Amino acid sequence: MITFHNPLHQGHAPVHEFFRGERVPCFEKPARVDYVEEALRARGHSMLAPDVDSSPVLAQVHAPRYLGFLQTAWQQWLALDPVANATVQPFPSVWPVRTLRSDVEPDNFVARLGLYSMDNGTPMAAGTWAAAKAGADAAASAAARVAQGDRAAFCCTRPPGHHAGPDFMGGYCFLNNAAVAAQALRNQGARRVALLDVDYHHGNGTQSIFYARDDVLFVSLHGDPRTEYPFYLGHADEVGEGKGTGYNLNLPLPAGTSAATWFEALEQAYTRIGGYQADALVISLGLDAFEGDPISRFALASADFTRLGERLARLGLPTVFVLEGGYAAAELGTNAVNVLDGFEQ
Ligand code: SP5
Ligand code: ZN
Repeated sequence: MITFHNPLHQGHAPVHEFFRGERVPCFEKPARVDYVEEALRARGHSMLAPDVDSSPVLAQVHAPRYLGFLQTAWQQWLALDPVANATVQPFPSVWPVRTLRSDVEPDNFVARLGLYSMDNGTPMAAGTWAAAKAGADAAASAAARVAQGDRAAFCCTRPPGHHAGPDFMGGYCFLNNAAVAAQALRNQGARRVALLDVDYHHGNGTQSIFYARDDVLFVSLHGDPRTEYPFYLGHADEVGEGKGTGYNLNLPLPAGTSAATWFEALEQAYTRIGGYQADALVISLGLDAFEGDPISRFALASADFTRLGERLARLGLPTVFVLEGGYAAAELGTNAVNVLDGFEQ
């Protein structure tokens, strides 16, 4: 399969995140993608550098003021204290929840960071913007190949994207790569795009970006938000709004769900996508449904990812795969490439 890698992902290397008030090493680390690239090479998949500028598509899926903030966030942080802040990660500490105003951008940097964040679990580093932008370029590049007639392409990137909403970062995500791929396919002639998210965590950002639209169907299999991140979205009663009513399908499953039950839910996703008459498919390919994932609680084995790829191929649609989460780093390469090889069998 044609794959696009992200030549700048190593520049996004924050050191720690918070867990129950303690600093812990970042789960979303550069080694993840190094393992996937190694597995791609070992199994003979071609790896290309991104060759499409995603800027116009980013402007269709994200708010201009959010993109403006993100692009210079690190420089703004450094400007506060060029020496000390070079080795400290910025974290938000205040958020405009309910009754508070989000229409006025505060001058204070940390207040703006809170305005554009859903959590304090999305650390930034010096190279975050460059890495996220190159990843969005890789997603747009993969979409372009599929729009030009390739059966499938894989965007191998980090940071992930599916928690990033129209105007906020969250859940290790800054730019929504899968939304970029779906929008790019629309721009290049696909009338309807189905977007299936198999990451363990609900793709709240992607859902929100397309919630009022009927030209992109969002379907997601994920841990029940009553107990699992992102907690505040991903319930079964979220069906879309306005023109988008009926074009959002959430299939939440309890933590601890077996592979057998997971594949039954996949059949429901499959049936909905089959009835949509899509011209193209985007897969938000999180591998954190894996039994060995350190922060998730589903039980897919490595061989189940091959089965997932086989099943997805039977939809018969031109398909863009976009890497999302998956934190069992050493197994991530095998699991990701199993999906691609299953698809191509
Ligand atoms: C893209 C993606 O998969 N994002 C996931 C974001 C999850 N953020 C919450 C992480 C909570 C980590 N909990 C650590 C539990 C250790 N036992
Ligand atoms: Zn995830």
